[in-house]
Amino acid sequence: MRHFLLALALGAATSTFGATLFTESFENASGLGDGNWANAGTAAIVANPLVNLSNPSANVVHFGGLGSGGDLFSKFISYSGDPDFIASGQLLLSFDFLWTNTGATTWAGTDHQTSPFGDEQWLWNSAGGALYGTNPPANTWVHVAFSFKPEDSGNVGTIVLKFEQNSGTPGTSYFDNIQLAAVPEPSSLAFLSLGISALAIRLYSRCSKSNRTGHRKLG
Ligand SMILES: [Ca+2]
Repeated sequence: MRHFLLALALGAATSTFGATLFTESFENASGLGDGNWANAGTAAIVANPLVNLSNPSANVVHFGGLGSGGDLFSKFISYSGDPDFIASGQLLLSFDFLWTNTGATTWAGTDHQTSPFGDEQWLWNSAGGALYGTNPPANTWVHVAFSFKPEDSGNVGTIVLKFEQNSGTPGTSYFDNIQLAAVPEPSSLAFLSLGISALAIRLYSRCSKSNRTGHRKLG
């Protein structure tokens, strides 16, 4: 029963992250031509150089060039019609990141743009300094996740995600498991969590009482 309650809670919690708007694992045999990406630059799918529990998948993406030559542009991703986004005004971007070059001038990151590509906002980069920047450890997969309000003065309701390595030795940064989702409206999320907790407590209490009074069936 405890396992059932845990599964129930986890299942419900998973569904509260909002609608998935974009996802890419780089496992598809058609690679960067699967329709998710508009311009791959020197980005290429390679074998995962560090297969472990943090990222056990087979394939990832890295860059053979730097800066604009290494840009990986997604297709246009529409979010304005999503009910969760309409309620919260926020998007959640997450991905796994690995880098093998810790030089001070080396950095890789992601931003998003609206069309026509004149309005660029850096969201995260490995050297820090961006809106959600940080300095991740080297030679280990790091899971990055943050919510943000899309800057939207161009093609309203649609963004392009961009990943790149700007400096250092080309090919020393890797991205994988990219996902963009809408963030649920906070009050509805809290209400739903409260409801799940109340249900779990109620069922657990009923189960425990049944066990104490010896009514549990054997076998
Ligand atoms: Ca992968």
